[in-house]
Amino acid sequence: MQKKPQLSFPKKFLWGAATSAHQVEGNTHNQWTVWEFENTIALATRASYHFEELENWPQIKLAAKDPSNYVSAKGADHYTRYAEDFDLLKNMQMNAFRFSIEWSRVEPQEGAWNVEAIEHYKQYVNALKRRNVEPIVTLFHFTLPVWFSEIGGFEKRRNVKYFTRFAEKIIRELGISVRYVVTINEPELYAIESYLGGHWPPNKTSKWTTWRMFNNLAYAHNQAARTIHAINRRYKVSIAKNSCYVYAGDNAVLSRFSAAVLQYIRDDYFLKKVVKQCDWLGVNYYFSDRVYGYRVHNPDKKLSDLGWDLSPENIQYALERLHEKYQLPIIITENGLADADDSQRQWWISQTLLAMHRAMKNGVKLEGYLHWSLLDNFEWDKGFWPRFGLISVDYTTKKRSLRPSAVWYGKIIKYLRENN
Ligand code: IFM
Repeated sequence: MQKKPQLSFPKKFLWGAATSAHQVEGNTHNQWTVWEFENTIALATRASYHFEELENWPQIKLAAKDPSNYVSAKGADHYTRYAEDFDLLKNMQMNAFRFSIEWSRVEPQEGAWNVEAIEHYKQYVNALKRRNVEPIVTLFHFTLPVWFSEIGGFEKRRNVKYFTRFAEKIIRELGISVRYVVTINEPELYAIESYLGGHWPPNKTSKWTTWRMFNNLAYAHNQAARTIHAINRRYKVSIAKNSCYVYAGDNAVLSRFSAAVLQYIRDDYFLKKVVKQCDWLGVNYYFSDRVYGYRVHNPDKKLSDLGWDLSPENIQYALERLHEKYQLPIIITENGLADADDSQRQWWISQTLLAMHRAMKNGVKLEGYLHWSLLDNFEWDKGFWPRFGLISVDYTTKKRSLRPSAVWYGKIIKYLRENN
């Protein structure tokens, strides 16, 4: 009979979930909301071209072709319902939560701070602390105040000073109730989608600007981290790095060479620029890429609702590689899948936990796991139909329910926390 693996995690391990402001709060006003209104029809019209091949097209077709799917509007209304969501988080036995502060709420006009919004986020953090949940704050998760994007956003290096000022303001206002800070979420993805692929605002397609964005975002992280550390060295600062494990599918020299080059471009080019200003490493893991020759050709045995190849076990190698190269403690700041009928989430999480455990046995200093997402969220240019939440949201009534995988996951966390 096969022996059941004995999982054990450190006592202080952070078990939690993640969100970002624009994706769950509702009623934001930033460069994304402006873009949404201008692009609803185009996104709805292009939906069949992008998603028709998906197995679940019959189920998603109606939503994907509906222009209102692409407007974040009131969304899950987490801004006013956060206490209810935190109770569910506690119900799942979690002790950590990652969220972002919506810069456009806090500084709607350049230099004018919105006292009410700041007070809101203080209450928000207090609500977590009262529940013994460790807050992990993100400062930039793809959305910008309109005034900042109008002066060129991060494209202009001289604008970084506004981001640093915002970082300083937030850290001073939240004070010691916060310890973990993520300056920027998935910097390269943001640069690529917005400045190379032209898919996200401001829809540019310039290699030169993308390269400049990489450098400016790295500079923005380094400046913000220095500012935060100058306030107090106790703050633990990082970025949330979108990390993909790239491996050769065969032994051919070309496959191995291409995999190594791709991995370097995907991870190391950016990380090398910021690692000195990171106290830990935030890792967002969703997929790996298998390379034959110079092409990516994934197994595709299991796919998410978005058609992403599901290889949760490869997170082990992603973690081991990052540990070996950068020698920093790691927190998985995002990991999850779009799975509306919840048929694969439990399997995904269990495979991930086993892989994390193997990585830790091999020396990785892993300090936390935050599932993406706590609740169903607005998935940027895809809108509302992809369902990433442990908690499902009925967008009409705003009613929340724990998905079966979330109930199961809560039991696992309880067991792991009590037996370590
Ligand atoms: O929803 C996004 C999140 O904003 C950034 N990381 C990937 C998630 C799923 O696509």
